[in-house]
Amino acid sequence: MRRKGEISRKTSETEINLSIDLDGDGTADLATSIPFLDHMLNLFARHSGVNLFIRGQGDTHIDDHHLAEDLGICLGEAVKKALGDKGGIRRYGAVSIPMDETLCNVAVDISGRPYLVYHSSLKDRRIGGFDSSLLREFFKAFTDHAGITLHINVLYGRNTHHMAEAIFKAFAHAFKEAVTVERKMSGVLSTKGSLD
Ligand SMILES: [Mn+2]
Repeated sequence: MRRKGEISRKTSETEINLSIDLDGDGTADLATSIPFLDHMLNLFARHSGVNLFIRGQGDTHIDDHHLAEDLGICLGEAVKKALGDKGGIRRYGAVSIPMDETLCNVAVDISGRPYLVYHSSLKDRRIGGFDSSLLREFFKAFTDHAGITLHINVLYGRNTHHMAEAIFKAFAHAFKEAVTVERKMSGVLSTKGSLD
């Protein structure tokens, strides 16, 4: 059974339609109306092997805050739906990914408990038209709604675009590892018997 999740969410600030297939081939069809996030989420889909479809719009005439946060909420909700009872998943994923002069470590625990640790001193506040401080808001909203523990540590780096790419690529590979189904394991990897 392919693990899919779909979310349609409309508020006075944003409107988002998002679907994810955890057992895809890394295909993405993205129009979040935040071009830099399209680029980052395209990297996430490609490197994690999920299929991702997003249509998003919002009050970006103010700034990208509401839309970036709500995209995190919707990705989190869709991942939680797609994971279902989390049967047989590896639960943990941890990688160290270089991007030229940058090195980023990401560790994931699909614990059912939301928690974000985010250590990344991005040099520039702006990456093109995007406010780089919103990456933390995106991941906070994602972890809160996916029920996932996520540690992002950019150890060092110089170029802010490289650092953002390293974060999303490392997140993708750690996520891919954590959602991989171990055929020989029944139930969930928890002595509690559940990951909710
Ligand atoms: Mn790039």
